[in-house]
Amino acid sequence: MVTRGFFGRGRQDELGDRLPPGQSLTEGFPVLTAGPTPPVDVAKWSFTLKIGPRPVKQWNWDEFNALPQTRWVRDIHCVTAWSKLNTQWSGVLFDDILAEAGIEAPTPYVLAHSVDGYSTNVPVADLAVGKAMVALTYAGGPIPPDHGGPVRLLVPHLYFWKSAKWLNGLQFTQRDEPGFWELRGYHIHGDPWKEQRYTDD
Ligand SMILES: Nc1nc2c(c(=O)[nH]1)N[C@H]1C(S)=C(S)[C@@H](COP(=O)(O)O)O[C@H]1N2
Ligand SMILES: [Mo]
Repeated sequence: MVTRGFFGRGRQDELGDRLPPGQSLTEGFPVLTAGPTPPVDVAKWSFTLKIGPRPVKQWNWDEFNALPQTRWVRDIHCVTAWSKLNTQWSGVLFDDILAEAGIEAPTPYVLAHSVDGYSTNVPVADLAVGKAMVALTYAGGPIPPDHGGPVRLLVPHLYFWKSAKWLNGLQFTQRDEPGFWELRGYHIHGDPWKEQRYTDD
């Protein structure tokens, strides 16, 4: 449900610095996926960190859950024009994944990969220093399968298509390589505050 205009004028002004241009608030949590929700068996799931084609570190479900966890409350913004305030997540910061792997970012770009074949590109500058996490819980419980459970990327300051669901790896790339939606007309960067929705925005 989109609740544009539901809040009084004062409240809208107060929200001004939370709601990017062209967005409306929703209380619900719409599901947006290119295909069906893929089954993810945590007994078979693993997370792989790669530099180009080369795997540098892999964690299974238990190992990944043993990494340091961070709790976040963040606003999220979908390119289909809904925003949702104060969503609660916990997971492993991008910074902590690199620290646990014992590496520093070797290239300026990352491609996130998912079990459904989805991918999305995000610059290291939009992941590092507390900007992104690999989320393991939503609203205090497991992430619902439709929302990317058991594991999704969360890059809350970019449009939500950058937050890849059913994540199974991050790959450092030399160049900013367009992912699934970036190859299909969506903006290469996707900053909601600059309304970077489509390729030429
Ligand atoms: N693996 C995967 N991740 C994905 C998608 C997808 O199709 N597959 N859709 C993206 C898009 S376009 C959006 S808007 C958000 C939607 O997340 P939600 O369904 O939890 O709202 O997930 C993103 N992550
Ligand atoms: Mo989307």
